[in-house]
Amino acid sequence: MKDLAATPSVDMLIVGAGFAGLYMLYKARSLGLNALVIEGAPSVGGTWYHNRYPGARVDIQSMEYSFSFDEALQQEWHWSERYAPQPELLRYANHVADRFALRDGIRLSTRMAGAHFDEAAQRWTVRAEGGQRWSALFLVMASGPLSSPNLPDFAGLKDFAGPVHHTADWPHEPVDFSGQRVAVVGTGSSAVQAIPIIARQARELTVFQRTAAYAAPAHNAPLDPEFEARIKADYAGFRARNRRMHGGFGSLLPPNPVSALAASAEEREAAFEQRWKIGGFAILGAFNDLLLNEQSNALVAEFVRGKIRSTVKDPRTAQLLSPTHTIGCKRLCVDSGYYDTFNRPNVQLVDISRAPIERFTARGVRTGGREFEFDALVLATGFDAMTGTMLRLDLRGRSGLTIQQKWHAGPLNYLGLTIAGFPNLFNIAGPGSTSAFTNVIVAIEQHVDWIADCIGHLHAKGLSTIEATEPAEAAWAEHVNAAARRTVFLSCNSWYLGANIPGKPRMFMPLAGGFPQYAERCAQVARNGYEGFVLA
Ligand code: N01
Repeated sequence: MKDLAATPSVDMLIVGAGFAGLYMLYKARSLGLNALVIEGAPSVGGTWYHNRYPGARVDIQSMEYSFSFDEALQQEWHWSERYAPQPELLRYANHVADRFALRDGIRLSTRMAGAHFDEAAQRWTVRAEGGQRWSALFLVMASGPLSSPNLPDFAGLKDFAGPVHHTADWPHEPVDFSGQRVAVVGTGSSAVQAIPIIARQARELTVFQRTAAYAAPAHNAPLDPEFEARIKADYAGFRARNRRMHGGFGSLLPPNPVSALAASAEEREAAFEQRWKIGGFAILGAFNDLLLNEQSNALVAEFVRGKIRSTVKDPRTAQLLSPTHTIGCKRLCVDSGYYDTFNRPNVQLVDISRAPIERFTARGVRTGGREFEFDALVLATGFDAMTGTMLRLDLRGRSGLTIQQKWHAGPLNYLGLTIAGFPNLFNIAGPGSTSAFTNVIVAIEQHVDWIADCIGHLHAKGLSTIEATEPAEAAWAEHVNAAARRTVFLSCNSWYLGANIPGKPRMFMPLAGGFPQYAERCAQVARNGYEGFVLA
């Protein structure tokens, strides 16, 4: 048996040094806690460290997708583009780590293997893959909702002789596709950003598409200095207005408070057109029911299909690129020249919706009775989202209950933050919270602040543990389901539902109820003495 006395002890162990882990460490230190971050990668930055495929950039405007907790930080940082590219986001994460002197609290290249709740000590024993152990009073999972790449079990993948790159695990050395024949599998947000750039570099590009994607133009550009100055003149006010928005962003362009069904065809077209010119997610706010009502949704979906038809010259390719599912049901992609890329003579689209990939071979892939040859393969096949990272861990709560047992039918939790049977464990921006539907930095700040207030409350009361009750958890699951049923989000196979991973329980994981309502609910629970929890 290991000598527990020799196990270093911390007040809080934080898993992950992305934006959530960095802010949690900063906040824990401001409470006077002895906190430690462990991070599997050799760098801070989380998602912006790993997702460095060509064209990777944020799909929320840079002036909104950044921390608000420190006025000096938000005043001094300058974004170069409307939508920041991945290298700049990674520099920002590093800047935050340096500016707030966080590095000495972060162990890089230290991947969590598991954690067991020790009921006698009322503490977590956390283990890293390298064998290091820590005893922690609080365990905070800041490991991200999209951090476990989905590598489908393709037959023969190992036989392929060329390099294989996953967009979510991109090499850190430059990848040069010049003169090569490249294949991309997948057409979600990552592929939509990568394909136009790869197409310009490669000799030939073949895109294997299972489901066509809706993409709205980013209209990315250098950041307008006047706009930046206007926002910085009242950054705190801008942040506060954004926190009152459904997704925690977009206060400069609120949704039109009218149903698409109440507008005439001309009014609709004009509203869609105006929002399309603005770009990004603006189009989904052209009317107030586009994500709530399938009829309204069909109108905007057809508008986007019209844009695809008018962009893509070959009618058969245009048709293949035209999605038929409800728009927004999978996250809308934000692109820079995606559809137009299919007008290039060196790009071909292969439909694998009816005839899936049969197998990879040394030289390429076989599908639909045809063989395609290429030199390099890009898998843009997404993530085992929201639960994948937690379920890979040996995580055991009270009475040895494993997270795999607890979540066998899908992720159960209370407020998205805590799990019955797993005392003093907090999960940031995971299932059961608005994470995926929110500007995630806004979601992270709200979660971290809530956790810090909660620990402050425990200290003030001379208590040391907080644990969700099972009835509160069951009611929360129903709340998350009910919010999803009021939307169009249940109408297609998305990662929100776990539908992209064979065998994964089908359960709608993020909370679609709106960030302000969710944040108020969390605050109300705290005001009411942490109702739904047992404090001891
Ligand atoms: O992953 P995805 P992603 N055979 O799951 C296909 C965020 N993000 O990395 O739709 C063949 O969306 C799959 O097909 P289908 C954002 O939240 C943001 O692109 O399942 N194909 C799909 O086309 C986003 O939603 C940005 O039928 C297979 C693709 O692979 C989330 O991350 C940029 C397959 C996966 O698309 C995930 O995006 C990037 C198989 N076996 C990501 N398995 C920004 O813009 C999967 N596919 C900030």
